[in-house]
Amino acid sequence: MTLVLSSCGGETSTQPSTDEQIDGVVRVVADDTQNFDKDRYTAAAGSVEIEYVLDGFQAHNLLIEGFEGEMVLEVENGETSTGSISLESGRYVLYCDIAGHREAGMEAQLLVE
Ligand SMILES: [Cu+2]
Repeated sequence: MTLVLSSCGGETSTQPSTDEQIDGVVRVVADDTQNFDKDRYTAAAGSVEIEYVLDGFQAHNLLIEGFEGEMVLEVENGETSTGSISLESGRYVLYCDIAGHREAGMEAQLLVE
């Protein structure tokens, strides 16, 4: 007996429009425990917008390894900071460069595809 599993791929691939995708924002949340809310973030290649949200009071910043000269987001006292950077597909590392923070856990992957 043969089981035929027919999956009629009902996925309609959404064509990329010429409009900027607002929901392409990468949201990174930091807190006073010196951690990001995720170990890995994803983004679409091109202009990547990053929203850095501080759920706490301690000062933090956010940089992308190898692109430190292009974007630095800084927050303290519950602030949100946003910035954008042009990235090709690949793996990147996000981190906070305040002394000791990266070692404490403020490091995450950013997967751009
Ligand atoms: Cu930090």
